[in-house]
Amino acid sequence: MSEIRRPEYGSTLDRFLLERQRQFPEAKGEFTQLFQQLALAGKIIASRVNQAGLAGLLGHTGKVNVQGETVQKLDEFANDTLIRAIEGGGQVCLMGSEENEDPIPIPTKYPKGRYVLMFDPLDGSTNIDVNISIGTIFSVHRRVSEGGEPGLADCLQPGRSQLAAGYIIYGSSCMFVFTTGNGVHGFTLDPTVGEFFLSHPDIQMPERGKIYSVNEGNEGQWDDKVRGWVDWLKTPNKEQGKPYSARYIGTLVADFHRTLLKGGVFAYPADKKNKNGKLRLLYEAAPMALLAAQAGGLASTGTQPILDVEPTELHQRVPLYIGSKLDVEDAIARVR
Ligand code: FDP
Repeated sequence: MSEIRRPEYGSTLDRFLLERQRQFPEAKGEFTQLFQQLALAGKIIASRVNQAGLAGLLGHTGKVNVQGETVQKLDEFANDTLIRAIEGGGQVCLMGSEENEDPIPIPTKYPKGRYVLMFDPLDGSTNIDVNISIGTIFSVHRRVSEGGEPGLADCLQPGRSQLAAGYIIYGSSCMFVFTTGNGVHGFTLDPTVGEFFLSHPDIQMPERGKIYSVNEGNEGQWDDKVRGWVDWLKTPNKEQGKPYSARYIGTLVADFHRTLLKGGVFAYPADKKNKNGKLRLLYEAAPMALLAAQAGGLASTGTQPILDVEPTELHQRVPLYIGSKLDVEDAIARVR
């Protein structure tokens, strides 16, 4: 009879956060508490995602969001769950969600903290009803406005000033992956215990991968340079490890998670239909760019590092090339 291996459990998320907090004697624990609330929201969303087909949570609400997209029931549930989990904690003074047109204030009955939280509550909406990985993306900034009520300027900060960023992926397992500027760490949820355990410490993206990830259905809308770059990736060349394999899930969190662990390049280029690409700077591109940078990878619009893009609008879109350092450098050289 084969031996049954006992699971190996790393540090819990709580212990990991507390150990980090101890390294900063001046820390008041606000960051730790904010992450605990994010993890709680993630567990609640994960449990609903798992039961979605049974709990009447599949399908759309009949509403259209600020992006002009159909709001799915789980989008709405995830958005409400995050807002409720965070607003009363006292760590955050303002939030921005991909689902809300304007910044979300903290109700006056709660204290306000010094952080600003931006999030995409449920990325990959079109995959919700077909049992494919979806996720929550977030980033944390420090408030920059002084005195009075926080406002739009606190949300419109470039990726370089993010203090933390991460995502929770609801996939074959649920993982919480984040950086606070000190490497990228991944925690896997054991649903029987209800805890996230450190499973992927200090993730490093391979310098070069073998996979390209792009919606090739848009090829007819691309310019010649983008088409030329993708053709080049597919042209056999043994020394250059080509042709690359194609993988495209259509959920940024899932496509990025694979790229983070296995390397390669994910792109959502600008095209004739989407002049600035499709993905949102503040809720999608910038948080993933910080994770990529912390894991040794790169993220670019094709002409500028994503982390340097100065936001001018809450729901601004940007072209995105992200992944292994050498693969993104190749992309920039060919699409620029
Ligand atoms: P979705 O529309 O399903 O919410 O920005 C949202 C996003 O998914 C990303 O998660 C994903 O990478 C991209 O859009 C997929 O877009 P296409 O369907 O145009 O390929």
